[in-house]
Amino acid sequence: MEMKAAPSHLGFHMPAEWEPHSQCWMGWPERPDNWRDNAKHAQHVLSKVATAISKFEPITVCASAAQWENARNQLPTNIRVLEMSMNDSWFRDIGPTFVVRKSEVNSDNTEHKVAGIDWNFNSWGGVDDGCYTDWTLDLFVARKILGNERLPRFPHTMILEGGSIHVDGEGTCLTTEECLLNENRNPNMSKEQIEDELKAYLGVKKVIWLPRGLYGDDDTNGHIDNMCCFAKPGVVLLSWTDDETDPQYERSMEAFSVLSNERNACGRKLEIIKLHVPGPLFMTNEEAAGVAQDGEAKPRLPGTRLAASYVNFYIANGAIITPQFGDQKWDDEAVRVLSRAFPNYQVVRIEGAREIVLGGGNIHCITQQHPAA
Ligand code: KQY
Repeated sequence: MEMKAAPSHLGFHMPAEWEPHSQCWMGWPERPDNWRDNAKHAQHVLSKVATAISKFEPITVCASAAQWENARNQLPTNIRVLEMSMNDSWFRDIGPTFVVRKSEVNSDNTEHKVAGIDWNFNSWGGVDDGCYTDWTLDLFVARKILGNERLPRFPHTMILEGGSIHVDGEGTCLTTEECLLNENRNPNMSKEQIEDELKAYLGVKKVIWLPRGLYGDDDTNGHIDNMCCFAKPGVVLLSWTDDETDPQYERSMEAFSVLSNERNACGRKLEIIKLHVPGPLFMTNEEAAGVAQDGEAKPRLPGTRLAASYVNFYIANGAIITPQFGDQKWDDEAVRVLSRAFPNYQVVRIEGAREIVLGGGNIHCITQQHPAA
């Protein structure tokens, strides 16, 4: 069902990620020009992520026709595997942004309590600046998921990826200027116009803009989901480094200063929890050599700083699914910080998350929560 009005006009809003989920959606990585060694390592780690999440909530993994059998064989039987075409597997960005509402009597005369926003998508920057040049299959993923679930769909012409926004469920959205105001997304829209659309579609009252995302997050032009997220209303986790020689330092300090002077939509002053980045980590010669560089995707070069951050975790029902990079000091510190920030959750370590970061994102980027009604 295609909806004409904006979600908030029909009483919908995007819930916080910690609100209950009915399931989680993921895509199966495949393309050899983004995932090294024909995606075999990425598939292995994605299976670990999906298996971990499946202990806390139902999960559906979508795989292409060519990969369905492989995905089915690698994933436990409690995970549903659906056939779906896609250009790549970043369901945070190509899946729907789900919205919910409470009211029993709805102004549109339907009883739907869950719906989805189908944003426009241009491969994180279009033909000249994006990650690959053909994203025609990605454009249908949100619509297919919503159709499959018989949920109303709110299409939008604005280019926006789910990894570029976080909400606190109290009317606040967190995002970055580096991404949303990038001329490779919506060059004809002003900051005010973009903010108005976020308010109308996400049902938020206030947008907090950080200037930039994580250093090295060039694939997404600084998605918020690698830089900063809410742990609860009024509390944020911020990617951090104490190393003044690291280019990340300036970005973290700049964000810290913005957040220190902000309040959320309900007037709460923000508590900022620092979450130190790993490494720095760089792509090795062997890793770059494993990527088919003759495809239509952006080349992967040895020595590139990886956009690795512990902020890119997924909040499942009762668990924090956390990337681990083989950097023992900062891996352990991240688990300690997250365990304190989420005292009622089990923090689950996913070793080998480096394989996802080699493709340009992490656990949050490959997952999409489907809220419970
Ligand atoms: O950060 C994300 N939400 C997605 C990363 C996409 C990278 C594409 N190569």
